Amino acid sequence: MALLHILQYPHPGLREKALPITVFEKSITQLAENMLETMYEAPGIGLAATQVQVAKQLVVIDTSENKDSPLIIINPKIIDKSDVIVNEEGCLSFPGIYANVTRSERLILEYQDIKGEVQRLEADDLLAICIQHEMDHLIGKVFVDYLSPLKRNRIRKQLEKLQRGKS
Ligand code: K1U
Ligand code: ZN
Repeated sequence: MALLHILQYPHPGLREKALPITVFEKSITQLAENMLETMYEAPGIGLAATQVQVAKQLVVIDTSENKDSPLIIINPKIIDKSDVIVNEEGCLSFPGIYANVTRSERLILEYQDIKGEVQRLEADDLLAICIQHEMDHLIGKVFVDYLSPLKRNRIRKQLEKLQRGKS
């Protein structure tokens, strides 16, 4: 297994639109395993393939307390969603940045597992929020896109300052 590099905003790779996976070959399993390792190491509760510069519809998630319930979600589609809640979100592509985002509290998801078999999942609370956040990454959308231009600009400046401090 290997740790992957997570793109940092505003890298243009974060705006790429991911394509569906049609062949469930060994390289996809390897990508999923490397993404899980990268997510646990970060640490995070989710990671989308576009964040590691792979434009494929694959996300990994683990919202469990013991970090022992990995989910590999391929070609996800939300088939039903409930009313919305506001929750504070973070993102591994925006280190140190947190913002309130409005999302559905519950959803029903259809996706393919690592073998290509179609699965259905009912999710609520943090899992539902994380699924929506990761699916946004697959269409090139990031959580600050939900904020006002003023707040987005403030975040961009904060990140630039942090990145200048690193170099
Ligand atoms: O997509 C990502 O960058 C991962 C992101 C997922 C997410 C977090 C919160 C709300 C919605 C989606 C993260 O994992 S940020 C890090 C984080 O939330 C966390 C890290 C350690 C322990 C618990 C949470
Ligand atoms: Zn994110």
